[in-house]
Amino acid sequence: MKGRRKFLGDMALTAAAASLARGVMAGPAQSAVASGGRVVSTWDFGVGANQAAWRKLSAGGSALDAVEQGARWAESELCNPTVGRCGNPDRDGVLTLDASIMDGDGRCGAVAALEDIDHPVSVARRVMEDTPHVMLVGEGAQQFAMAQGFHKQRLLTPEAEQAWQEWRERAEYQPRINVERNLKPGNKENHDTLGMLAIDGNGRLAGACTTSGMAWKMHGRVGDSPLIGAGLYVDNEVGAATASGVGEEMIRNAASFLVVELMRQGMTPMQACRAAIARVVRKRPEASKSLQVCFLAMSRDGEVGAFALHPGFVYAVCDAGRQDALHASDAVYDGAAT
Ligand code: SD4
Repeated sequence: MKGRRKFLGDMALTAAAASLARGVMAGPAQSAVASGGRVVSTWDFGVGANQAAWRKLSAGGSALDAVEQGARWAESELCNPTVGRCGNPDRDGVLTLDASIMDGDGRCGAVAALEDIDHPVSVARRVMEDTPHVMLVGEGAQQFAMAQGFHKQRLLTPEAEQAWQEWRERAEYQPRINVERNLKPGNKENHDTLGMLAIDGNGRLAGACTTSGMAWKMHGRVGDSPLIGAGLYVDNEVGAATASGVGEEMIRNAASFLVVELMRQGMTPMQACRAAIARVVRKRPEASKSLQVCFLAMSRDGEVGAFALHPGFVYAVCDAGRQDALHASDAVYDGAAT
């Protein structure tokens, strides 16, 4: 595990040193589609997730297969206290996972508060493909997963359990802004979700979102990530958007849907993310000073944009030209006015 962490750390640093840049660096859109597609993801671990997705896209695979593959990478390969099997638990010490997947034709599936099942994104895809529903939660989601061949297993790591024990000494729920990244459980921040958007060589879009949600949340709390329109929204006619940060703000604003609708009205992905962040601020000006919200969007022709409430949000972009590009988003409380 240590080796894996070191690899991830090195990879992120190399990517950061190579290409960390302000704003949007996506190249001409048509060429992205013509050269096999493009995939973008939230946070520095998005670099590894993108590479997993890119293996599908570059082999001519669909955007849907690519985002599932990328999200699976984050759920298992990465020992991250905010996604998948290494996630931090809720305030009762229970690890619950949320995930969603959507394609540009409006097909979507999601699971929330799923316990003891690895790869929630794949369960979400089965909900989409094998049920008449969009979302399954809790015990029902677990039963469905097992009926589909997923195995029940204990996912809570000893490190996450120890972090929870330490947290219980003060037992304060106080999401912090992502001022510092540290891949160890019990770290300084308690959120980070993988949100991934892809466009394939046929110009089809898809997205996926996977998370263990806010660490130390109330048992039963569901964030934005599995809610279509809040943590993820995809429409082949326009583009796609995903979110990371304190999910309650995304839910209040139907935020990913909002970003896509703003693009439909003519905004670029960057302008739409910025306008959606402005909406978050307008709705709760005081609260927005002390919590993080981040949006990432891609238009139907592959243009990429991002914006956040606070500095520190980075996103990864991968296409035929670059596999490890990492960019820093602009932010409201960063001197960039809304
Ligand atoms: C949630 N949005 O459950 C997720 C957490 C997250 O970056 O994104 N953190 O609210």
